[in-house]
Amino acid sequence: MQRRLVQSGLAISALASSSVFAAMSCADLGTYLAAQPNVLQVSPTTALTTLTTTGTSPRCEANFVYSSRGDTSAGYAAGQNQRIVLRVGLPRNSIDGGSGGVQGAWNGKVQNLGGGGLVGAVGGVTAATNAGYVGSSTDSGHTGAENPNFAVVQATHTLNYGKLDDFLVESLRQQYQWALSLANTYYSMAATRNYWNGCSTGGRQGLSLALNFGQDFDGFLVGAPANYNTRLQVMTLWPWWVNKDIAGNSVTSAKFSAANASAIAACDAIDGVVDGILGDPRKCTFDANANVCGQPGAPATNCLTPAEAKAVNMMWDGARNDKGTRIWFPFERGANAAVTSTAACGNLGSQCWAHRDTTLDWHGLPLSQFDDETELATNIVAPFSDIMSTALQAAHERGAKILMYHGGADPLIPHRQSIHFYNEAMETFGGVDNLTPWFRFFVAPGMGHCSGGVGPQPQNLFGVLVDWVENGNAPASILSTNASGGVVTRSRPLCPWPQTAIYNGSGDPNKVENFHCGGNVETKETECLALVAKFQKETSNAYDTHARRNPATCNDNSNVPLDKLLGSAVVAPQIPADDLIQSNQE
Ligand SMILES: [Ca+2]
Repeated sequence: MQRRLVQSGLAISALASSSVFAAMSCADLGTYLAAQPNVLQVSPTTALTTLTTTGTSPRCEANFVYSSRGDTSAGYAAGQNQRIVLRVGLPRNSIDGGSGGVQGAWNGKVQNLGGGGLVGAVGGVTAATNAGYVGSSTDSGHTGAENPNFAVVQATHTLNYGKLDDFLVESLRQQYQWALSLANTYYSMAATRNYWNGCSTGGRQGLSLALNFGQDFDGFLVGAPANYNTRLQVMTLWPWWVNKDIAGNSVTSAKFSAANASAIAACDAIDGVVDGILGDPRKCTFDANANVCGQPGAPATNCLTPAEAKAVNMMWDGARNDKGTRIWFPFERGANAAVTSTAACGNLGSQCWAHRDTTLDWHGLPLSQFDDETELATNIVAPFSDIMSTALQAAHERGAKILMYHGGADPLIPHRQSIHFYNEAMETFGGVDNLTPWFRFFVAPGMGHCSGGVGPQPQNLFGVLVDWVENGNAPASILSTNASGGVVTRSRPLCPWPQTAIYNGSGDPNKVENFHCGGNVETKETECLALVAKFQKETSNAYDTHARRNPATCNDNSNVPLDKLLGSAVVAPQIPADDLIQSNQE
């Protein structure tokens, strides 16, 4: 769920009325903006609109502040006003000299772009405008200098609900509504399509929009979403915390990297192809004790002490509470996650937010307190910041398509989160066959965070989404490639979950045509890995059992087969309505 303490501002008056106007110049759009309520200049010297006619990115660009509320009554600090910076880039209309599109240089469509981390600055929009789209971006309601403390009112030790709501929901609503509205005003023509394109925080933003305003979109490209934000940020502390308390901070990045390389080497062949990539890293159980100095096969440099090996195994295993129950998903073997930290507030402010104290330093806390810290954060912050729900009916009923992707070696956001979200959506909508017509998920093995890493990189993801939305071409697979010097050295299909790329058994394993999508990567073991502590009760040994997994079927002595374990979720919708509602609220 995503609770909102702050009521939304007024609807944008221009949305309904602008279509009666004729198209206007970029300069006149600035005059129009100046007359709109709640609109301010970013600075006295920053024009509301700027027309660029030369260079590689000609466009009309609007930069402005939206501010409709403030002060403690609206959840902000005393005297503080809402301040959402918005940027909307518009390919030149015919009045301003644009041509080649449906009106001027415009293709008639809007592409809203996501941010990263805690955001804090508007992003460039020329990638969208150069492709003919109206492009939009927001700073999410605060500056970079305010990161990560914008979410805390230090004077009263409360969360800054106004700034949090702007960050999590309201800035996004203003972003896409202003993009649609200004397009309508500038071209005197309504947009024919409205898209989201974001990764990481931008992926979380996409899911937030799909849940809250899904009826206003045609398609969402959602990369490596940070939707379970609180557990994610706290979990990111786990490797650091373990390193500190188990190994005296002696696991260097180089040692951890060497251990990950050993794990990849040991598990490479599980997917049928020895290529330096783990097709499904969840199936790798490599033990870091094999890298203890002196062990046969241990690396000559960057081998581990026994304490370091214990720490590395705990990092790969993931955060557990004092009772041994897994709290959240770990970074995979092969993902070189960070193992040292200097951020006193935690990751992206996680612990300062939870304690509502910007002076907190988590480094002195013992590992035995990890579960308490997670529980505090999920109780205090997660109700506002975390997207747990898969109630995507509004997007589905609109006919929108969701294309989600995640790198299998992501070192910042574990891809098991997205597997978890997609499997939960399967349950909500009664099985994978009800989901794939409009919501598909692709794991990119060996890829890092949003891009990068040794694995082949997904190609033309936004184009694949657009083709799906506009031409009905649902992606049966997505091309991914590695290249060197502009020459493709390896190509592979990415496959819709829970399928995987299967080598045909002959031909060059570096060529996509020698693979096919098929099978089901989910096994009883991977399903049981997804069993985690109950949300907001991370210190107890209760499991989150509203989903498909029954703890009793996951113990070592159980011989319950996978189909029994999965129950009805993949096969057929047999979920009682009461359970469904409950799962959507959690
Ligand atoms: Ca492999």
